[in-house]
Amino acid sequence: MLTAEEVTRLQAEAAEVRKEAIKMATRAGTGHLGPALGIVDILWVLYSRFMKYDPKNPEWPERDRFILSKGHSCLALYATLAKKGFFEESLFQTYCNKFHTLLGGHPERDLPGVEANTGSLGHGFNIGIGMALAGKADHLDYKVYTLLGDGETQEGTIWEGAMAAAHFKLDNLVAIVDRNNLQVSNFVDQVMKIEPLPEKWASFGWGVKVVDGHDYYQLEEAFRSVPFVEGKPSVIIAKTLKGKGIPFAENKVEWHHKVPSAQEYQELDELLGLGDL
Ligand SMILES: Cc1ncc(C[n+]2csc(CCOP(=O)(O)OP(=O)(O)O)c2C)c(N)n1
Ligand SMILES: [Mg+2]
Repeated sequence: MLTAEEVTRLQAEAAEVRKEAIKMATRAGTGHLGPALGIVDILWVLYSRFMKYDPKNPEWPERDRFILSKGHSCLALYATLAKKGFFEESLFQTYCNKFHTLLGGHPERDLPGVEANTGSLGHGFNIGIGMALAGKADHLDYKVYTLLGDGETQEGTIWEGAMAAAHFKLDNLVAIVDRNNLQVSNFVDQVMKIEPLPEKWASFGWGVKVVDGHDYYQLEEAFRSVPFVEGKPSVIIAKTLKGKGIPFAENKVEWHHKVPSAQEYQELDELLGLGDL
């Protein structure tokens, strides 16, 4: 059980993760900031409370795996991995600063803690299914977590994978859908409706929970009760706010791929205490 003190501490730490994401994007002048800010709470609860890993031995065979299927949100992953000790925070300075940086615009496996190259939507989820299947075959007791976008679930590959994961009874697999109602250029419902989402996953043979993706108690309860149904993969549909933490970016289509101007940065500095870039 999470105590109120622990929640306060986790939230303060997550605020630092958000700050680093904002600073990296502003410094580089590029980045999918809105998509990253919306998933920080999910990542922070997962890496702080549930995942089993050794940052000094990132290839440890029994580690839990996390795959950011919506790879464009990598600013949140980079900041989280560094804060958890996978690499030095000094690397933040290199985000998108040259072709061969370890911190590119989408995650790549050269960076400690990144399990799969992602960015092409619809694939990370399926790589995770393969890893979960391998865990069963190798009798290794690890879990695979994979985070996908709600727009990403419009990809046909997601539903082929969902079918396969249920068929292979992958109860070591946890998908999290970032249900922010937005995709690249519009609201998801305007582009192509995906509801009823919980019923769809359930009918594909998954255990389903719907949570507020910024509520630490709800996230804790959901992750703690995996697998939701014995012998089935689990999906958490997490309702989130794209751009969470930047008041003028929250739930705004244009903040899909956008960074603060000099004036906006100053405004955010006063609000959040960002400090120098
Ligand atoms: C296969 C593929 N098609 C298109 C894109 C371009 N693209 C990047 S982000 C994005 C929007 C995805 O929406 P969603 O999954 O809801 O993620 P969010 O923007 O909410 O984080 C798209 C279409 C891509 N990366 N991969
Ligand atoms: Mg979305």
